[in-house]
Formats: sequence, structure tokens, C-alpha cells
Amino acid sequence: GGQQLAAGMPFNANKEGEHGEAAREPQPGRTCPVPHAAATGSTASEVNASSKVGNGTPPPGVCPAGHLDRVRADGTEQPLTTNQGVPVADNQNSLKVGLRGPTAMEDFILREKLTHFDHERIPERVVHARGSAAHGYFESYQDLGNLTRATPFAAAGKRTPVFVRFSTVAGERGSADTVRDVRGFAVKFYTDEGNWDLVGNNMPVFFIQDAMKFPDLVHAVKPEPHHAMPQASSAHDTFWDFVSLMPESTHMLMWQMSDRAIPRSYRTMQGFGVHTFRLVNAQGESVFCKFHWNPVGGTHSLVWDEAARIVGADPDFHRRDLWEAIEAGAYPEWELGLQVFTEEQAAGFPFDVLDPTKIVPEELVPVRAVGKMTLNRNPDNFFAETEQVAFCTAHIVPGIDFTNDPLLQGRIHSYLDTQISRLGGPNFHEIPVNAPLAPVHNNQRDGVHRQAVHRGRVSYEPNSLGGGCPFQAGMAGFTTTFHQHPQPPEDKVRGKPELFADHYSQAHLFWISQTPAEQAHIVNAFRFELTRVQTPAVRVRLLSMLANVDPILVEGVAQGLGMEVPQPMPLATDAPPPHYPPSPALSLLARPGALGARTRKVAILAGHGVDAPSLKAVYASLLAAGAAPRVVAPQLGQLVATDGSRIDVEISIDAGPSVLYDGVIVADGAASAAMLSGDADAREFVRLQYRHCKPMLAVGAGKELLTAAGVPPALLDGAPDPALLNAAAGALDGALAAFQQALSTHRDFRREMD
Ligand code: HDD
Repeated sequence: GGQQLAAGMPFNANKEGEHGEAAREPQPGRTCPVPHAAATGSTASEVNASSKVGNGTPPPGVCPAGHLDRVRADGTEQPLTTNQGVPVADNQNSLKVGLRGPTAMEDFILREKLTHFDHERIPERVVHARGSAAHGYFESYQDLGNLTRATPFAAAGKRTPVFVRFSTVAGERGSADTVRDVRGFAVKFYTDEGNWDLVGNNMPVFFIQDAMKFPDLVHAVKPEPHHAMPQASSAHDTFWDFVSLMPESTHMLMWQMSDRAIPRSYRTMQGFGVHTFRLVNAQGESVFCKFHWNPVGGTHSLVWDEAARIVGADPDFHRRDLWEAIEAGAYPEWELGLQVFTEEQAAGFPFDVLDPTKIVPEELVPVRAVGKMTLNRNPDNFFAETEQVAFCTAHIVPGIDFTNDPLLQGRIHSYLDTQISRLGGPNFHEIPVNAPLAPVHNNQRDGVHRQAVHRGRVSYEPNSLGGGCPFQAGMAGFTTTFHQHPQPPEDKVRGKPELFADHYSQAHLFWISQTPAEQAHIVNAFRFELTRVQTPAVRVRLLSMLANVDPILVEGVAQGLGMEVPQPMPLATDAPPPHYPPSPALSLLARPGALGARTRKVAILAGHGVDAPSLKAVYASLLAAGAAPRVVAPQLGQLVATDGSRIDVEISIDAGPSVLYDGVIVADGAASAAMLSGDADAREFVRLQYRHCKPMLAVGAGKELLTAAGVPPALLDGAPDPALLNAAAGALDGALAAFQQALSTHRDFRREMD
């Protein structure tokens, strides 16, 4: 069966034991012992599969989230109290006038408890309500002082604590993780000179060019207002009605209909700052910059059928993946890449760098890796940290500056503003997870739930009674002041620059940069979404937009809808469109990553009469490679092997269906194979693994299940599918190596294109 954690070892050494959770071993004399699988010897199925990966040893250096220590609460061995600290002797019964009488008004204990409970919820985020977060640090590879004076880049090896929240956009707080959607990728750097929030997405462009359209976009994509459907989905009329009237959204739609919108994991998606920003050095010199987060684990996605099934099988799929990887010590990592270019270079580009619907192709400006972010500590409390964290694009630090991108300009207002209703007032910066590590001194005062206790009678500036303090940072030799980059003044105007009107060239660039399998997925996604659209005219209009992107794309989509390709939508500009050569970096397959087999979930399907030695060898080999194997069988309990030994089943097929695994190994043993072949759920399991292009390995007799599931026998016998393997139990080594190799590339779409 599964390996268990050494008793008493915390899951993650970056996070000390918690009341009721990580107190793995009851201390002598404890009055509230906590049961735990490892400590109590309960079945392996209660232990997270991924707890088998890594040992949770933290890297040296920054202790993430150490600044939250002062507010961490721990009830271990403490008596229950009211919020006023008054001991509570009876937490079961309200105070009544006689055993069968009414409750006394004076029962302040009951009333306090109910009142607090009644107000437990706060408004969810107006977008990006569903999310998961973790602590970690950013480490700079070098001193970037020539480009920026921002302190995270001040020296090679310098570490800056971060808190990162990933999210979907459209769904409500409790919606499923694997829906087709853009993912938020928001990073809060607690820098020496204040908090810097890089509030990005997993796609480098956006739907709209001007913040003026953001409320319209969100109203269109959110559930329709009359019946509040559909949840967490863009596949409905109002979304496609809006975007089909907004040709500037075309490029983003290509990304959103691609596999980027159904990532395998938060750990395997890129992040982008989207806008062009500025870097400013200590001399006040500035360059333009685009921010990229590249996952060390590579970019991997789900396939649509799988994503849709995971919504049911595990709505917390991404949340769980992130949590488990960190608990297991397999810390997710991203390299920060910069595309740096000058204002003069930008003037020569065939697009406007202030237009957030455009990328700067990597062929034009290479991405330079400047540091690495590591997430190595899960939050202690979801509400206190993940829910209350407030990211604001306005939060920049000396060395980073805005540009005039009209979408960014609107965001600078919106994020700060929204927190005031979401978090209940203007003091949200005092909530521990939001509070900067840098000291805060100013004359802002009061407001709901003010925490700071300001001393003295001076709360204005200039003052002489307070010695002029706090003084402007530019005075007294302070160099840490924030300089706005100078811009020449122009007349006020509502409008857009001419280059913003090229809506299709980069959509075409994206299309021609995809592999055939990725192109097929894009066509299918458009078909799916537009089939859900009830209004034919909206479909026609959207097709007329796609007709400007690529003929093969629009024909594929039209065919799936049973429609003719309409006339292309009139262009918004007469200027000849720029021509872009394909950009291989835009394909997900360009980044297989360095994860190898680590943290990949592998099902080992087995039944009674399984061959124990080869199953154990497979299990040990996967564990050694850092993968997370699980023995999956038709039902829980123990399997009796051919040699009479017993093997723990870790999860049943119905509780751990195929879509939750990155690959499958069917164990050897004639009786086991026969049992599984006769089981409809087992057949469906391998059929889906096959269809979802996942690595499969049949050991010895296990091949029978693959055949019974309909895997073409010709493919099984030496045909060229490197992810479809079978091997005799005695000759496993080569097959296991090939299986792990296949795991590292995640899935093989050639099977799908066959
Ligand atoms: Fe936004 C949340 C990313 C355009 C207004 N946005 C939010 C979050 C992310 C993004 C990741 C969640 C942060 C978290 O985890 O708490 N948003 C983007 C990106 C955009 C973008 C990459 C385009 C490049 N957003 C955008 C515009 C506006 C907003 C144009 C308004 C003018 N976004 C908001 C918001 C939210 C938000 C309403 C909701 C909750 C919050 O801010 O804190 O203010």
C-alpha cells in the first residue's frame, strides 16, 4: 500500500503545527488529541496521494509569511472564551428560563455567537471571485539596477516575500476550477519600499482596449441577469453578442478558446502583466517592459472533455493541486521574464504598445529571465489571507511605473475602489496579509476598523508641532521617493490611436503559431461555445469576425455549426495589416518544462489476483521519480494478490475517476486483468485515459483490459505511440522509463490526431 509520513513530521516545515490540523502527534497531557492518518495507522487512502512527494524541507532564506506571525491565533490547550475573553463553560446550551422555557435575552454568549456568525460573509470579488493563493518569495538572478531601482531586483540572490493568488474570472466564489476561462495571476511583492502588486492573467492580452468597456464586458460574460445562468461560463448569448460587436476582442478570444483556458494546474500556466509597464532606474531613465511568468514545470493543459468531467469529479481540482504540491514540498516555481524595449524601438513596431490587445512577439523582443518565484507555504486561513488579500494595480514601487495604456489607467482606479465595498472601508491596507513590510507613516486617519493607534496631536502636513514629521521622502537626503515619469501634455480627447484599429493580425499570428492539435482544439471550443448561443445572428456575426482571422479556422467553426461562412466583417482601418511570421513560443507545447514525472498522479489499476511483486516495483519506481501513485480498484479494502499477500486499495474507481490522473498503469495478474476487463467502470477508466492522450502502461496480463476497453490492438503491439506501452512483468525497467518520459511531456496529442 501507500507510504505514510513519518509520524510527528510536519507536512511542510515552512509551516509549524496548527491546532486541530498539523498537531500530528498528540503531546503528553493534551486534552484534545487530534486523529491523523499517519499517527493513528488508519488506511492509506486517507493520506493525500501527493504527501508522498518530497519531504517538505524548506530552502534556506526567507521564511515566507513570517510577518503574519504576530496575528496567528492558536487555541491549542486554551479554554473557550467569548470575544471579550470571558471563559465559556457551556458551549452546548443556551440560557433558558426553566428547562423548557424561552431563551433569556441576557444570554450574551449565545447572542454574541449568533451575531458574529450572521455577519461572517463579505461580498465576493466582482470578478475573479474564485481563487486560491500561497506564500513564497521572489529571488533575483542579478542586479538590474541599470534598468530599475525597484528593490526586488537590487542584487543577485535578493529575496522578496510574495503572496500570489490564482483565480478564474467569471465564476462565483464556490464555482468549479476547471471551467473554460481566463485565469488571474496576481502577485503581491512585499518589497523594502512598499508593496508592488503585479495583477496579471495567464494570457498576455485582454478583450478590450479601454477601461470604459470593462463593466460592459463583465456584465456580458457573467450569468445573464434575469435567470442567473450560466455559472462560470462564457458559452451563452450575452457574452458572444458583446464580443461579436467588439472586434478588438478577437485576439483575446483566440487565447480564450485555446487550451490556455483549461490549464492542467496553476503550476503549469504562464502569467503575464499584460500591459506595457515602465522600468525606471535611479538616474530616472526609463524603458518599456512586459512581464512574463514562465512555469518551471512547463505549460500543460487539460483537454475539454476532461475539464468538463473534472467539474463534477473534483470542483477544487486546481486548488487541491496547488495545496498538495506545496504541502508535499514540491514547490511551484516560475521564472520572471522581462521583455525590455525603448520608446524609440516601440515607435517602430507595427502595433501600439499601449494597446492591451497586442503582444510584443518574442521574435521581436526576446524574453530575458531575471529571477525566480517559489511558492512554499500554504495560507493558514483561507478567509484571512486568500479572501482578504487586496491586489491593486495602483500599488507600484519606485522603479516601476505605469504607461498610458487606457485599460491600465482605468484599473488604477478600480482595484482600490472595489476593496472599499468588498473589505468594508478604507483601512483594508491594515489587514495583515495586505500590510506592507515597509513602514507606513502618513496623516491619513480614522475610518472603519482602524487598527493603528497614532500618537500625538499632529495629523497634517506641513506642521511644526510634530517637527515636520512625517516628512516628504524627497527631503533630508532621502532617495526613496517615487518619481512619476514625465509626459508631454496633450489636448483632452475621447478616441483611440490608429494602430488600435488593427484587430486581426495578431489573432492570425496566434492561429498560425499553434500546432495542428491545438488548432483543432480552438475550432472545437468555438463550436462548443457558439452552439450554446441561441441567437443565430450572433453566430453569424462572430463567424464574420473569424473570417478576418483565417480561412481554415472560420471554415472549421462554420462547419461545426452547420453554417455557411459569411462575408468578413468590414475592417476598421484601411492601413495594410502588418505581417507576422509564426511565433513558436505561442504554442503550449513549446514549454514541456522540467517537472519530469514529479507530482504527476498515476493510477495503478488492479483487482484481486494481481501480481504483487511487479505492482510494488511499479509503485516504488514512481515514488522514486517523485510521482504520486495510487492503487485504484473497483472497491476499497484490500486486494488479495497471487502470492497471497494483501495490498491496500487507496481509492475506488468511482471516487477517483480517470480524469483525476495524469497516467495509468494496469497491473499484471491474469485474474486481476479479467476482473477489471469485466468491470464497466474500469474499461471506461482506460478508455478515457486513451482518449485524453495520457501515458498508459499495461504490465503483462494487464494488456487485456486495454483491449477490452477498445484500445486498437495494432497500437498496442509495437506501433508508434510512445505513450502507449506494454511490458512483461519481468522486463519493466525500459517500459517504466518510457512511461515516465511520456509523463514528463504530459500527453501525446498525436493519438488524438490519428
Ligand atoms: Fe481586473 C480583479 C486581472 C482588467 C477591475 N483583475 C482582478 C484579479 C486579477 C485581474 C488577477 C484578481 C485579483 C485577486 O486575486 O484578488 N484585470 C486583470 C487583468 C486585466 C484586468 C490582467 C487586463 C489586463 N480589471 C480589469 C479592468 C478593470 C478591472 C479593465 C476595471 C476597470 N479586476 C477589477 C476589479 C477586481 C479585479 C473589479 C475585482 C476584485 C478586485 O479587483 O480586487 O477591480
